Amino acid sequence: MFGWGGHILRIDLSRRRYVVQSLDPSLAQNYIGGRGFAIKTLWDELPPGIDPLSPLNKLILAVGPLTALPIPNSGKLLVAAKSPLTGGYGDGNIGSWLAVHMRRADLDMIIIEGRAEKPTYLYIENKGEEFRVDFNNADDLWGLDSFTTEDRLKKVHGSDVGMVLIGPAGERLVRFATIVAQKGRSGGRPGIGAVMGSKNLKAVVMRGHGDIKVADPMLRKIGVDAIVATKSKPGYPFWMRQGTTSTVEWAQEASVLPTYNYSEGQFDDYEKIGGFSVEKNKITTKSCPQCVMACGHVVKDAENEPAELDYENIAMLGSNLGIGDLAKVAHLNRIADMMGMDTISLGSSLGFAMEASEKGLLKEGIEWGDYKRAVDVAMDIALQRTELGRLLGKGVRAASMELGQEATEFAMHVKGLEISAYDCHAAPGMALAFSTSPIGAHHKDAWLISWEVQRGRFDYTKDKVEKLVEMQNIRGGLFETIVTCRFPWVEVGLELDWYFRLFKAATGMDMNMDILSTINNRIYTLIRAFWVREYGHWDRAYDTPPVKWFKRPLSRGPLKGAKLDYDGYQRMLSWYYELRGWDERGIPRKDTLRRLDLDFVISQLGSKVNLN
Ligand code: PTT
Repeated sequence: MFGWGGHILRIDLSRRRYVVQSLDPSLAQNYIGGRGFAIKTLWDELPPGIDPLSPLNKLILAVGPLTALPIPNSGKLLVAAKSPLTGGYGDGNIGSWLAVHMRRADLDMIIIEGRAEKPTYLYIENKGEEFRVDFNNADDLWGLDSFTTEDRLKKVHGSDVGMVLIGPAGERLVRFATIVAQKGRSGGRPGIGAVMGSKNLKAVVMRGHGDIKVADPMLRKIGVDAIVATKSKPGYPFWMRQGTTSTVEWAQEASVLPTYNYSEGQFDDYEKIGGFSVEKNKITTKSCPQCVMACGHVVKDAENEPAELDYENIAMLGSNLGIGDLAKVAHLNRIADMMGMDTISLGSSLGFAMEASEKGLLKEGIEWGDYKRAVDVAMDIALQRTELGRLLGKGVRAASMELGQEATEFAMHVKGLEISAYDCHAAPGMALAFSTSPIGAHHKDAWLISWEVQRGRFDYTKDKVEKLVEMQNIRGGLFETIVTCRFPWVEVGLELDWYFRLFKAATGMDMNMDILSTINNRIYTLIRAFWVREYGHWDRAYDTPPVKWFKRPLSRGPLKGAKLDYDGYQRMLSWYYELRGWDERGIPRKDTLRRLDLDFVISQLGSKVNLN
């Protein structure tokens, strides 16, 4: 079988044992890799209803058939588990040399089970098909920030290894702790870092040996041509100057820049934190392995230390908190990277706390724009050292429920995952994208907003829903399963056909939009079944955005007065369910499950809810 390594490494931390298993070819064919492998494994192997922080949860590290090949931006890794933040399926796509080493060693997936008795880190190496896994003592790493941990591990193992690790937030089970790589890559927004922490696992370090086998030796030529094509796109030079950070100016213009906990769509000081300011202050860029479009723009922070910025980080730690100073925003970003916390959820939690303080709901509050206090509270969360830090470390959904009904009205999340940096008062399509994303309110599965702003933002029309499904099929079905970065396609317009050609050259198998839609429908439907199974019920309220966007209109700017229309939104949601073959509650229909070869879901799901 070309394109896949053909092996799964299963590691049991409780028993300090491991086993190498063969990859079932039908898994490769029907689920491709990455997210597909992750959800099939979690569905098959997790006992329903488990506590995500118990040893029964499984941490999945998965690559795909295009990962690490000599093609544009291929050094990516899918990390997944049952999420302690949402209680449903959670994943993230992180750039890491670990992905490259897994491919060299012919590993498609690492499944980590159980819980180590004491802080541990894993060292993995292969010699052909022989694997060695060391369970190393991590007592002296526990408590260290992610940057220092990486330095220490490289000192021991050399710098030619791949690794993923957690910071203090993951150790302390902050529900939005992430997995960190390369001092600034951060993945697994729904608390995958906390799952790693709950297993007493500080890091996974790997050195893989071998070549990646592909079906057609022409792959290298096609890959190089794709790199040349990427670099020749008209948008490429500007991208290299500002990366995603130019989105600040675009979002301001479009009135979708999250401001004051998503109350407004414009921020007076946007220029100070925008793409041009980043470009002017940039000292270097950082990227994932095998990348030709570096997206991490590094500036000096308020403490004169380097910090890596992207659009989401700037908006969530800047405008959303009323902080209009790039160096200060960068410092908050650096804290998140070192502590191993998601910047989006951190920004949303701080924004939530600022609004709760304004309303007098917190004893020890925090004012809008108060940078010093924001730094303290960010550390309180990471180290779980104060009452407020412990409250916010649960995520805004849980925190708002503790504060009472009034607070739930400004808790900005969907299914418990804090929302990426787009205000949706005047973007119903994007609101639907957030609400139907398979992990909660993340933009990665459908960044509909730029298309929507051009298309006409105030409509609640079926074509928006169709476009959303098309985008989800491409992003979720292709990039999260072949496991490469989507930026060449989405940011500079590298045609999808390149990926279909590369897929054929790697695996010998055909790929096109029809195949992709079927595979993504299968994966989306299985993920939805997982959520329903884990919640034990389902309701369309879970697929509905926060009430603030329906109830409290924008109070200023060119779109003053704009808010979402509830009936219009629900109409779009029904069309969405129809297109996916799910019923009016958002639960997959039996005939859909059969059509997608998901018959094995029916009896388990049927024992939780009535299936139509
Ligand atoms: C992603 C999410 C994003 S999405 C951003 S900025 W973005 C935030 N970055 C964080 C950060 O940095 N530090 C931190 N402590 N927390 C952060 N949280 C936020 O995490 C990321 C890039 C980006 S940067 C994006 S859009 C693209 N995402 C891809 C994706 O999802 N799939 C895919 N096939 N390709 C992608 N390419 C791009 O990769 P999550 P990364 Mg990330 C400092 O992981 O969980 O998906 O969260 O992994 O290696 O940092 O790459 O404007």
